[in-house]
Amino acid sequence: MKILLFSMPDGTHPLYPRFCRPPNLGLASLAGSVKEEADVFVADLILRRKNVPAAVREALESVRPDLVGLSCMTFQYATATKIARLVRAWNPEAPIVLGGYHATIMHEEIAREGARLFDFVCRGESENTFLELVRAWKAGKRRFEDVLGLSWRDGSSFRHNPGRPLAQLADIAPPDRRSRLWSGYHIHGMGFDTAETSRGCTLPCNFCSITQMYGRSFRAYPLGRVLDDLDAAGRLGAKEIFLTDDNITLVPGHLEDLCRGLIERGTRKRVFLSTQASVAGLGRDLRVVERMAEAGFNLVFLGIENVSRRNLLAYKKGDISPMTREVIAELRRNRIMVMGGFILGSPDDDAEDLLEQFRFMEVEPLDAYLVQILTPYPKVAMTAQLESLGLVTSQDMRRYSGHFANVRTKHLSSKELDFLRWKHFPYYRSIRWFRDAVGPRMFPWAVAVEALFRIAEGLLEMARKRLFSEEYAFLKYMEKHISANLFFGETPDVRWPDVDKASAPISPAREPALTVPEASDAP
Ligand code: B12
Ligand code: SF4
Repeated sequence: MKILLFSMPDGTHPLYPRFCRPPNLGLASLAGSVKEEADVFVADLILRRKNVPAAVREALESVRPDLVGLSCMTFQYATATKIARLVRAWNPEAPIVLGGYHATIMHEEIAREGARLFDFVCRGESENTFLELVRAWKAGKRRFEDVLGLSWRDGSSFRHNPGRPLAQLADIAPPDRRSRLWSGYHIHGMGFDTAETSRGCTLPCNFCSITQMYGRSFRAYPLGRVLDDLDAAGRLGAKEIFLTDDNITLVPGHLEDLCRGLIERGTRKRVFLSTQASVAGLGRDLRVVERMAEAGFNLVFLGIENVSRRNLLAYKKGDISPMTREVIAELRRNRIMVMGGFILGSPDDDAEDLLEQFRFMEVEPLDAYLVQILTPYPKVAMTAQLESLGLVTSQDMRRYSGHFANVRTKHLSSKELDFLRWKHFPYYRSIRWFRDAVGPRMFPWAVAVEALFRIAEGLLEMARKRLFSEEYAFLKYMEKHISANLFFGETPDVRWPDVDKASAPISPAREPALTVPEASDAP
């Protein structure tokens, strides 16, 4: 039996796929779990964004699978439905399985709307669910009621089997990275891979969908297994490995033990490591930062989220702001690059609140940024709150990447949110990035290529502003942003439903006051 697993090509902001093409770990993990039962191939479409339909057909033709699996996040679901259609057209008999975050959260809706496109939905972590499905399919069984965690098409309707208890991580086979069909994963030109040391988080942040996946839980892999897996990824060419853990600092001792193991094994001689971490987790005992540096960590994606106490409390994040500066300073002191993660657009935000965030970014020594706008992901607690306040402006989930405003605040329209971020946070299209970004410390020629792109884009934007208007330049930027994830000839729709027309002007009354001060003026 042959299985072909696709991850989606959609990236977030237009820059992202240019400097970073990460492999999908979930699919490699599934491949590791079913490889005794079938020949499995993983096709990460992030590597083949230029012509997605051709890449899908090429993979189908070369593998000729008996079963096809698709993985998607919420903003990639629309693409997944289009790829499912291509698969159906190629071979109407090949069953299609959908899995991943969106499938887990939305299985009931998918069963209603996408019932003709998908034959199975695997909910939650799926190494065991998928393995049992494959075994049942191979055995010629056409009823699947015994497979926990599976939703399946039974005639014209879908049946949802009971959920599956969480797995013992020690029992999960290591990911099979050799199952990948294509090469080219990188971050700034360096070989890039993903690995995990734990799953889950028990904290209550209300914008996050993690509890939908694992409930409130935390499980760690055995240390030896993690170290072997990192070595295996290194042998296949990874120079930088991103640890995908939801919250690596949640349980005191976990990260410390990992660092000790990495130091003893000498992993840092072979690969650099990066991970996401919370301010509260690192701030609990800053000595861990030094251990991380010794163990080979070179980048932390730090969940700062917001520097306003009001917003942090609204996100149920706890007031981490007093600790944030200390944690950034300690990471930098240990030469670990800091990518600051921010979320803008909470219900009470006005323009000044957004500027407060930009000022912080301006003065704090961050190396890189991920500045998202609060996104009403389905079934997370924050979404219900936003809906009850009438602040959700778009149900178009293709735009739920965090880089397009789908909410408004009590004071700003969704278009104003996007505009303010574009105007006052030009990082993604600025050569300021050379001063302090992750890139320059990574791979000089990749950085030089990025520089040329940015200079060209900067000149084009300047010309648009001079010849037409600032708003025109902004609309063109957003158009490019939206077009970046249209792979099937769709026309980009640059509209904000709460503002109605693309041409509606930005409110002039609010805008002129918005000037980011020089670093020395900032608090
Ligand atoms: C690592 C990670 C990333 C990495 C790497 C992504 C990659 N290529 O692997 C980076 C940093 C790049 C990233 C970026 C983003 N991410 Co992210 N990310 C994660 C994180 C923390 C772990 C994912 C992971 O590897 N888990 C480990 C593997 C083993 O598990 P898995 O992927 O879930 O796969 C299992 C199951 O889902 C299932 N499964 C998955 N696919 C399939 C397919 C089939 C056929 C079957 C049967 C089963 C199946 O089986 C797998 C094995 O158990 C998750 C949180 C989480 N725990 O899921 C968020 C998460 C997936 N990310 C999220 C988001 C929003 C984003 C961004 C949009 C953020 C942003 N605004 O920039 C971007 C978009 C990325 C892009 N494509 O441009 C959200 C998605 C929410 C949603 N409702 O869709 C999550 C859930 C975070 C959260 N807590 O809310 N992300
Ligand atoms: S700490 Fe991170 S993973 Fe945990 S709930 Fe908050 S945002 Fe989600």
